[in-house]
Amino acid sequence: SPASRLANLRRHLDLTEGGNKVAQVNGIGGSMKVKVASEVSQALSLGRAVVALESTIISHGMPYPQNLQTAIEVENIVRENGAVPATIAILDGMPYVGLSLEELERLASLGTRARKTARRDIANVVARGENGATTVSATMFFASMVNIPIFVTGGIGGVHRHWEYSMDISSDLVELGRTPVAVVCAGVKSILDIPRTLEYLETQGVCVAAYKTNEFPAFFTETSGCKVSCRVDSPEDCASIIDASFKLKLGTGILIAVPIPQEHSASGHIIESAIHKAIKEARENNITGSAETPFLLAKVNDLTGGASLAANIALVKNNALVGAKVAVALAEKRK
Ligand code: PSU
Ligand code: MN
Repeated sequence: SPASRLANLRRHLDLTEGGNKVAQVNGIGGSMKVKVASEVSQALSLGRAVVALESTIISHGMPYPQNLQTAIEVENIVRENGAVPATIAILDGMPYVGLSLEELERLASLGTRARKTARRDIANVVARGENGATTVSATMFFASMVNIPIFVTGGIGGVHRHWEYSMDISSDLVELGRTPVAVVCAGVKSILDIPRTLEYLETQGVCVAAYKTNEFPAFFTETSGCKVSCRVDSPEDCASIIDASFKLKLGTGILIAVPIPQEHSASGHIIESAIHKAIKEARENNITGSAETPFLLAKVNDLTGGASLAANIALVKNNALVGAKVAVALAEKRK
C-alpha cells in the first residue's frame, strides 16, 4: 500500500551514501535505490516545504547555457521563498531527487543527449544506466515516491492538435489522474488542443485550478478562452485544496495554472503566430511523437528572435515563486 511504501521509505532515508540519503524502494522481486539530496531528505523528515522541479525543461526546453542559469535561478527563488528545491533527473541510471550544482551542470550541458524520460522510459533508462531528463509524468512519479506534494514547471504536455489521427495525448495528463502531486504550471501552449486537454483532465478526475483568474492560461498568453471550475486567489487557498485532496486520498494530482506575468505577455501574440508556422513545418518534415515538443520550442525561439525564450524563463520563475509559497502554506497547515 502507499502508506507502507512511505513508511519503508522513511526508514531507509537514514542510509547515507556520498553525502546523499539513499531511499530504498521495495518493489516486486527486490528493491531499487533513489538518491535524495540530504537537504531534501532533511526537509522532508522535518515536515518543511519542498518543491520538486523537472529536468526536461533544462535538457530539451532551453539551450545551454540559459538552461543552467535558469535552473539555478529557479532553485534560488524557491529557497528565497522558504522552500527547498528538488530537481529530479536520472544520472547514470540512478534516479536523483535534488541535484548538486555539479549534477545540474552536467545535465544542462548534456542537453538533448540526455534522454527525454516520460513514465514509459523510466525502466529503460535505469536498466541501461543512461542519463534521463524527466518530463512532468516521470517527475511526478518520483516526487510522489518520496512524498513531495508540490512540483513546479513551465508548461505541461496535453492533447495534441490532430489527436484524432495521431492519438498523441501526453502521458502528463494520465499521470495527473493517478499520482497525488500538485503541479504548478503556466497552462499549456496553444500548439496543443487546449479545450480537449481540459476535457481529458476532467475525465481523469483532475482538479484544474486557475490562479487569480477564471480562465485557464495558454502559457505565453494569459487567456485561452477556456473557463476553469476552480479559481484560487492565494497560496493558502491552493494549500487548502491540496490538503483536502490528500486527506481524502483522492489519489489524483491537482493542476494549478498560473498566468504568465502581464509584463511578459506582450509578445504573446507574436509568439502565437510563430507557433503556427512551426507547427506547419513540423507537419511538412514529419516530426511527431516525443520529438514534436522540443522541435516546436526551438523553432518558435528562432522565429521570435529569442522572445519566446525570455517569456518562458520569466513564467517559470513566476511559477517557482507561487509554488514555493504554496509549499510553505501547505507545510504550515500540516504542522
Ligand atoms: N511544454 C513546455 N515546455 C516543456 C515541456 C512541455 O512548454 O519543456 C516538456 C515537459 O517536460 C512535459 C513534456 O512534461 O514536454 C511533454 O512532452 P510530450 O508532449 O511528449 O508528452
Ligand atoms: Mn506525446
